[in-house]
Amino acid sequence: MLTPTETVLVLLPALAANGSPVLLGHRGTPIDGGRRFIDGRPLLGPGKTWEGLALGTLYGSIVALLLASLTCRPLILWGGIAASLGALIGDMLAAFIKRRLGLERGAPAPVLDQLDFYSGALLLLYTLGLVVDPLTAVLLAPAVFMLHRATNIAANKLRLKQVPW
Ligand code: CTP
Ligand code: MG
Ligand code: K
Repeated sequence: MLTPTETVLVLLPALAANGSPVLLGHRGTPIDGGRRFIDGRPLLGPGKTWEGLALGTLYGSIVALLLASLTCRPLILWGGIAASLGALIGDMLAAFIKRRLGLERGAPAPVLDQLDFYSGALLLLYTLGLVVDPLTAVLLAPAVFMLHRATNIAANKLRLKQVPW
């Protein structure tokens, strides 16, 4: 089981991975290629792009490398990269769910929008044997939620995002 400190260190790259695709500013090639699901609605929608996935992986990996170098812990590098990928996958899964609910790209889905990437990161870490203590995960959730809200409001003010969530 990861210690609370290790948990924070591997989750910081996931925050970077989740927060960086917005820097593309509505550009990019949709991962779903414009394809639709059997319900006739977009599979993921235009808000999930290959460029976003690449940028998120890159930024997450850079932060993981930085933190691993500072702590001299290879675990932080691999854990951070895994958490970053998990975060991006969780975000795509949430987009899939939002489209099934008939929600357009960018429409608010409270809680899901703020914690999709966090759940994805924790889940991928878990499957790799990097288990986060459930109590630590629950205690960190409000902080992750607030950080997501704050960064999205900032991205909206900077006109990187059309909506503040
Ligand atoms: N983004 C991207 N590729 C990704 C994830 C995000 O290009 N894999 C970009 C998109 O421009 C997206 C923005 O980052 O609009 C903000 O991400 P997010 O809030 O997760 O997407 P939403 O616009 O809310 O779209 P959705 O409703 O599908 O989640
Ligand atoms: Mg969103
Ligand atoms: K999201």
